Amino acid sequence: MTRRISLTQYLIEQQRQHGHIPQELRLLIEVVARACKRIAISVTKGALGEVLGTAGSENVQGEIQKKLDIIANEVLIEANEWGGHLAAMASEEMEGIYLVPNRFPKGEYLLMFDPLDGSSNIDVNVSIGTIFSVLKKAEGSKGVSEDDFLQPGKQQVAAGYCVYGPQTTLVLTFGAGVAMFTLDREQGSFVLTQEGVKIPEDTKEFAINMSNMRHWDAPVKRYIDECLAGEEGPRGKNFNMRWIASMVADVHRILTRGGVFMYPWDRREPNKAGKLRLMYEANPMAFLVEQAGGAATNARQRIMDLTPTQLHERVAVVLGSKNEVERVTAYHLDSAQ
Ligand code: P6P
Repeated sequence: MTRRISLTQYLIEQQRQHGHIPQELRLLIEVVARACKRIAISVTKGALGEVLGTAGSENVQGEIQKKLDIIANEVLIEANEWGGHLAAMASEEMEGIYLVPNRFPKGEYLLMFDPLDGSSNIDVNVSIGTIFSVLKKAEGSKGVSEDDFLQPGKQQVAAGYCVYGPQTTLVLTFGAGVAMFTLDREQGSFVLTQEGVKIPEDTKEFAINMSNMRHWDAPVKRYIDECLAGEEGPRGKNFNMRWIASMVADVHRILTRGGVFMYPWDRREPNKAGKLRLMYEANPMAFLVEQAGGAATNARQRIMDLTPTQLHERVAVVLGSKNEVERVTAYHLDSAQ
């Protein structure tokens, strides 16, 4: 049974024992966690809080913004701008980076987030979540610009998400394993409920939006066809399928019981590498999945090795149980020969 200690106690113990969580980073993550608690309150209110429906605007991705997308973004900006831990922030909901106002002290960290991922599920009461990633500004970098953010995912110093579902659960990594904290609403704090999270290397469960099948390239189609062929097919086992259309919820299931999640490149947008965003969706999820013993690629390369060229860069994503991710990569390499 995992010790039921608070997020703060866990972070301070990790800081003391391993030294890999500097004080400033610990304080930053505690601020992000408090912001997630605030977002959870708005999400849980739903229609009672007049927060459902669209905001009548589009974000930089050209997607219709939900009221809660904007609320969550504002909560994260307001919670993090005054603390002195950050040089700047970046969000799926904002075109450019957000510089910490001059009236506040500045720090060395860069925070990126998708404030409310899966927002198409908000109005139908299906799990959604906040995804965040932390980088350190390059030593000696004067000021801060978008270029400071364009670091490969392997440079992340922390990453996590908060899933707003039947439980509100915060999942974190600082590069030494993955821990999960469940929100105890009576005391209003996150309590450690799992540490040393491990993803099984094999699975019988895949997650992909099957309606896009006719748009996939051959190696993805081969992989899914073999899963669908079941025990009579080349895989010799039956597979189950899940697709929540909320990356946080799908990844949480994979961290909890294994599986493979795929949002591959497809022909609908041939000039885009994929639908999901590298900096604040794929990279933080890849960090968590790798720290839990899984793998995360763009179907060919390790996601965390990719060097971004722009803040809102998109990427194909294949992540989860290591042996399945490696099989998808092998099929892509086969087809390239
Ligand atoms: P589709 C949500 O909009 C999101 O960015 C991810 O959370 C999710 O995995 C994906 O898009 C769902 O995409 O095309 O199935 O609606």
